[in-house]
Amino acid sequence: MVATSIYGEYEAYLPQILEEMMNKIRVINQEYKENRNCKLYEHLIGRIKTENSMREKCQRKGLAMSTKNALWEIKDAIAIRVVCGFVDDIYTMVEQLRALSGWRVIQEKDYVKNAKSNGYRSYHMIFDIVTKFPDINGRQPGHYYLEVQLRTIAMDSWASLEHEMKYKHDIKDPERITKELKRCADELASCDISMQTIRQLIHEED
Ligand code: 0O2
Repeated sequence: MVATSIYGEYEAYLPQILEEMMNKIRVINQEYKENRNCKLYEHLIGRIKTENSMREKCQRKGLAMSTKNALWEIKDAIAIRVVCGFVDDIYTMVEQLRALSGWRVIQEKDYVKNAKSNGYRSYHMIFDIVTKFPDINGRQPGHYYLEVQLRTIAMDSWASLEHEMKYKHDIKDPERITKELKRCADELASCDISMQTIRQLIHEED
């Protein structure tokens, strides 16, 4: 017997929506490069939340494992990560995303200016996007949620390492690692500021 996806009949639309939305971000970068001769981000990563991860998240939030909850209550079934070279580029990109037609911001969290207590830094946005596909509420054009996380290369490598630790349950001295990770996050944030300043100095020379 073939197991049914938590995304139900909408499963096939999700990668198509993701690709379309990533293309919109690629166009922003392309236009920025043509106008300013520099890129806004280093790379983009897109993902559809896996079946297991979505089921685990429903459980964690005390929600039934239904298609409606996976697509409407939980808002990161479709997600894009924008990895930038510099902190300023995160904020430039945030403004560019805000201006996209058919993209409406419904939630924003600035963990760059207000880092989490563990040292996590990133800018999070949730958009309500209009697509050509039907949605869970019976509308066509349908609305879907899209999560965009924006961070620097340094913030991204830190988050990957910290994420690894969350899934390892046999770590000998977790307190020490948590403390070291926090120290490292703060050092990286300080480097990000220095890099930003150096870039400004280089550009002043032009
Ligand atoms: P994954 O790996 O993306 O599937 P919620 O989204 O409701 O669970 P919250 O606190 O409302 O939680 O949202 P928040 O803070 O915006 O975080 C959402 C996502 O940001 C997480 O999604 C992670 O991807 C990332 N994130 C948040 N905090 C941390 C952190 O401390 N360390 C790391 N490495 N990533 C973090 P998921 O669904 O948990 O995971």
